[in-house]
Order: sequence, then C-alpha cells, then structure tokens
Amino acid sequence: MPRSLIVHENFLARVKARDLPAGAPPTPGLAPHEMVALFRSQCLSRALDRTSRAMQKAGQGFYTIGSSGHEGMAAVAHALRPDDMAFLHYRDAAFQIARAAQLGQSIAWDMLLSFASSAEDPISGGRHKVLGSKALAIPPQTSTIASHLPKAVGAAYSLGLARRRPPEHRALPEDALVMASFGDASANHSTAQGAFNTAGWTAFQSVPLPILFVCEDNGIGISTRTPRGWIEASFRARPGLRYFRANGLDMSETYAVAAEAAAHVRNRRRPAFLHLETVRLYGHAGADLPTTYLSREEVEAEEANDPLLHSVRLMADAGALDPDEALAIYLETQERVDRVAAEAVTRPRLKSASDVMASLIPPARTCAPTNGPSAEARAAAFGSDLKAMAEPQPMSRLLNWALTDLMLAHPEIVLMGEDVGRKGGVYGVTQKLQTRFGADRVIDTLLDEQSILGLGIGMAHNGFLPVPEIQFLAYLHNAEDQIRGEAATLPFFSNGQYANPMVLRIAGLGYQKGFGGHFHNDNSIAVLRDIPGLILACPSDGAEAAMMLRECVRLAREEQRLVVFLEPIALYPMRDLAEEKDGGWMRTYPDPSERLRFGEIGCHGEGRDLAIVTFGNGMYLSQQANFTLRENGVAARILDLRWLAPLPLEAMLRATQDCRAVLVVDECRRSAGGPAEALMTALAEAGRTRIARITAEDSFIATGPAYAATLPSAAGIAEAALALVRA
Ligand SMILES: Cc1ncc(C[n+]2csc(CCOP(=O)(O)OP(=O)(O)O)c2C)c(N)n1
Ligand SMILES: [Mg+2]
Repeated sequence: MPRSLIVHENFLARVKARDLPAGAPPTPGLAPHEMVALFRSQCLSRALDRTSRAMQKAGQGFYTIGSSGHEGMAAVAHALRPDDMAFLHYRDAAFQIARAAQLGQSIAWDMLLSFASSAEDPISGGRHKVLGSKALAIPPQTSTIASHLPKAVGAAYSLGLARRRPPEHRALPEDALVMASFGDASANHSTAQGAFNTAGWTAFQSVPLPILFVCEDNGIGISTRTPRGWIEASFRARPGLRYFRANGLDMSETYAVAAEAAAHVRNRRRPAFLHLETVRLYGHAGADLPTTYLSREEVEAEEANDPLLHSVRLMADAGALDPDEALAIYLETQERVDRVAAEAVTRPRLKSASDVMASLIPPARTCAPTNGPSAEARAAAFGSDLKAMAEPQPMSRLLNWALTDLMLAHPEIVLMGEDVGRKGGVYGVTQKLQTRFGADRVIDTLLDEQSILGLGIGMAHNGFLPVPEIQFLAYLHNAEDQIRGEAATLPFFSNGQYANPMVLRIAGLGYQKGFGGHFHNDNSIAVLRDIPGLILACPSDGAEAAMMLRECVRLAREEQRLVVFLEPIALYPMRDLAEEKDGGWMRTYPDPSERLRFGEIGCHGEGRDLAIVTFGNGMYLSQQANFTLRENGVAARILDLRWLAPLPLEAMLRATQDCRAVLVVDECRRSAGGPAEALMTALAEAGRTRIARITAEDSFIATGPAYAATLPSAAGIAEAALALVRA
C-alpha cells in the first residue's frame, strides 16, 4: 500500500477513535476561527498532494513532490503579510494556500492547473508544476535547492534602498520583509551558506536587512539524515542572525514563534532564522520509497506525528472545532479537490515548440521617458572630466563616462561588485562613481560572486536596475548558476511575469601582456552562449563600448532583458594601433544620445576580396593585420559582430555576401563552443565555400612571454587571410 494511503487511513481512523498524538496545549495567539482557517489550508495542501499522485498515475499530472508533513507552513504564512515577498521551498503548498486565504482567495484551481501542466496555469503557463503567484508575491523557484537564497537576500537589501530612493518599478511596500524557506539538507549547500553569511555580514554592519529564513527541518534530505541537533547547533549563534525555534507540527506554536520572528525582522530590519521542526510524509517525491533507506519503525514514527492530527487535537483543546467537524472538513476538501482536478485536466496544454518558447524572452515594460541628465547635473558629476571629453581616450575611461551618464539618467541603476566602489574597479572602469553617486548606488560587496549576482537579481525584484560586476570572467563560473539557473529561467517558467533585468559587466578575454595567467585571461564564453534568452555583448573600441552599454541598459530597463556585457580587458587601456604613440585605438566620447542597436554589426572598410568576421580583441588584431593585407594588394572589410549571443548571423551573411572569401577570427578556443563554430556553420549552410577560421588553441593561457602564444595574432591573421585569398 502506498504511504500516502496509509497516512490517509491513519488520519481517518485516529480522528474517529479520538486517538490523537500527545503534545503541548495550544500556545495562545490564534483565535479559534483562525485555527480553523489554518486547518482548512492544511487540509487543502494535503488533498492536493494526494490528488497530484492520483493525477500522475492517470497520466494527467507530471510531478509529485509534496508538502505532506510540512503543513505547519500555513501558520508561518499567517504570521506574515501577503505582500512580504516569499521565496519558497518546494514543500510550501500550505504557505501559498494560507496566503491566498489571507486575501480571501482559494487557489486550488490555479494549483491544479499547474499540476496538470495546463497552458492556463497562472504561474508557469504549463511549463512546470511549481508554487508561485504574482498576486501573492511568491516568485516561482527552480528545482536547484538553495539557489533562491542569494536573491532573497538581495530583495531584502533592496527594501532599505527603496525607502531612500524608490525606483519607478518598485514592487514591495516600505515595511515589507522578505521570507525564504528551504530544507534542512539544503541549509548545508554552499549557496545557502553564502546567503546566511552575506545576511550576517550585512546586518553586522547595521545595514538594514529584513529577511526571515525558514528552515523546514524534517531531519532528512532524500535519504541522507541530517545529524540530530545539527541545524540548531550551527545556526543558534551566528553573528547578525537571530535564531528562533518552533515545533512545526503545532500550528499554534509555529504561529506564535513565527509572529515573534517576523516582528523582529520587520521592526528591527534585521535577519532572523526560524528553525521549524517538521516531519516528511510519503518519502521525498513520487517514486521514492522511504522504506528502502529507513526502517519501517522510523517511517511509522513520523507518520504517527502527522501535523494534521496535531491540528485536530489543538483545535479540540482550544474549543475551536470538534474532531468530527475536522474530519468533515478534511473529507469535503478532498472531495472538492478531486472534483476540481477532474475539470483542470481537461484544460489545454502546451503543444508546439513556439508555445513552450513564448516566454523565453520577457515582455517589455513601460518606463517613464527621460531626456537624459541636465547640463548642470552632468557638470556637477563629471567635473574636470568634461574637458577631457573632447580628447580621444582609451576604453576604460569611456566606459566610466558612459556609466556616469547612465546613472545620471536612470536613478534606479545600482552597481555592485568586488572593489567597484572605493577602488573604482581593478582597471579603474568604475573610478569616481561612488563619489559621484554614493555608496548605496555603487556597492562594494563582500567577496562572493553568488551573493553579488543574488543581490542584483533580488534588487531587480523590487524595481532596481542592477549592473553587477564580476571581476574576471574565470570567477563567473563559481556563481554561474545564478545567471543560468536563476536569472535566465525565471521569465520562462513564470510565463513572463517575473524577469531579471540586469546588465552584468564582466572583464574578460585574453591578451594581457603583463598580468595574470589562465584565470585573469579566460577566453571561454561557451557557458554564456548557450543560455536561452541571454544577450551577450562584446565591444572592441571605447566609443562603441559606450554606445553598446547604453543599448544594453535600454534592453534591460525597457525590455527586461538579461544582458552580459563582456569587456575585453586588454583593450581597456589600449591607445595605439599601428605603432607606438599613434593613438589609433583611442576614441572620443560619443554624445549620450548615441546608441548602437542590438544585433547591428560593425563594418570597417569596404573591400571585397575578403571579409574578416570577428569581435573583441580580434577586431583590433585584424585591423593591424589589415596593414599587411593592403601592402599585398588585398582589399578587405572587417566586420565586428559586437553581439555574441544571439549571434547576428543574418546580418553577418548579408554583410559578407559580396566578398570573395570570409575569414573568421575568434579568440575563443577552437573546439569549445566559441562563436567561430556557429559562424562557420552558418557560412557553410549558406553555401559559401571560400571560408576559413583562425581561433585560439584548445588550451589555457600562459603568463609571461608566451601570454599570446595560444591566441590568434595579427601576423597569423594576415597569413591566414593571404592564404585564403590566394587559394
Ligand atoms: C543543487 C541541487 N543538488 C541536488 C538536488 C537534488 N535534490 C533535490 S531535493 C534534495 C534534498 C533536499 O533535502 P532538504 O533540503 O532537507 O529538503 P526536504 O526535501 O527534506 O524538504 C536533493 C538532494 C537539487 N535539487 N539541487
Ligand atoms: Mg529535509
């Protein structure tokens, strides 16, 4: 017999027999009608779990991870306000139901549509069985445990800043708090640990951080036991984090402690950790059989502690509800859910690829028009830099000015990263910005990439436009899931209702002569190229960098896009092109109104003998190679892709159509997902035959004199070009 049926029959038999589990008398706090309302939410959660299993059996439902044993979360919801943003553990159906009840809504229909993967599912549009509701301030969460905690910290941080500088698209009221829940095993994940540490680190400095962490401790993660006492031992005394503990089987105690914890968070604007002891009924998920790794006695001991049985006892003790009436509510809820489910499974589902893909790209939003900063504001911000604007400058300086103008124009832009503030960045790109805009818009974060990206994502949940920085491309990788799993997927499985607009600046690529090795010179962007919906931009000169950055900010701000702006480090300080002191790679600052449109490629020269298709450092090297080509009578044009994801393939094909040959120059590794692979494929598919590519070796980059030995060089490009043209 399945455990879900055993638990069900236990409930019926024990309530009938008045054989209720022992426990403390009700903790004062909940009125009798509130207890009954919470019990109704608990029953609905339980019924949905059972129905989801029946639906799966019938081939009408597709995922059954459940909430049974965790119904105490209804009381946590009741202790919060419905506009406190909640980033929920997957076992929190009862929380969502109780929150809906606070607003007088029943959410069974919506949740059953999600179970049925119906296209009418209001949260994911049929893409996932997931908790979530825009109206209930519950953003849906991915299946990656703990990955929602960094952004929950970010959203909590945003509340303080929004008080001082309310952004146009602010989503959370001033006195809201943020709640994030997770399991006991998940609490050990380095992503979770990073978030607790960041919350503590922030609160330790008396910076407001109203976040309530809720650890639902059922003592196990799938089959692996959490050492007894571990959660309390490791969270009881963390700096900056106040610890609360409650018996999650007892709705009255849970409510009382959660209310106390919430008051601490809300009133003192400080983080708290609510340790809620629960049980897990029915095993981990659908096909998991707990009896394969737990003894029958252990499983039965948990089942004997069914929180619904405790609720029946508590309500009887409080005189709120007679057990027979409780039983009637339980049965009638199950019957109603089955009825509603029978209807939900008839609703239309997603069918085609385009149905599924419709929400990969979030919808545009309306933004208040801006005329840009006034002359006075610019004069005040730029100071003596204004004079220097008439002169050609290297890229790092032009980017700094572009950021300044963008921050003047859009007060919701916030920069965050390691050393971006006081130091102004490793390469000076963010110099003076903290002085110009204050420490709360140019945030020196702690050293944790997941927290930096989480801060950005969370702040965007409250209307800010984050421009986080990752110091070097190689250091994106330990936080990559925040972009790949979190930011990029959210519009997809929230049907476009939630998005993560941001412009993530990353210093990267190779060719630094005097500095670093394979970490500071990382030429692999494969990891950014295969993320659906992500825009990857890479400028090659300073003026274009400024104009592209403006377009990236527009894409994030108005179209809610997730944009990565990859800045070629070696070109930051580049001044000369052909020879020393020629100043051939410096540019003057383009007027703030000038932008380069997304997908528009650049073209240098008009030659027809050869088109060189490249980007970033390749653009610089190809122009150097072009001197040799000209000496050899070859008329080339050099195309700058600028946008590396999605690649502007159509534009590339059009721009090379009248050329006799095409050489792709790609500074990424030859067989590791560099743009050359897609470009060569597109050229071949278009029937072009005179094509060749030059790429980096499949190697890491060395430091010292061999720093460029594995990368394309100007001489190598010239040689390959001549060979191709003369072939
Ligand atoms: C990063 C990551 N690793 C592994 C998994 C697979 N997984 C899903 S739930 C889970 C156990 C979580 O246990 P716990 O946090 O205690 O939550 P519970 O299911 O007990 O409520 C694991 C290992 C995952 N979803 N994400
Ligand atoms: Mg657990």
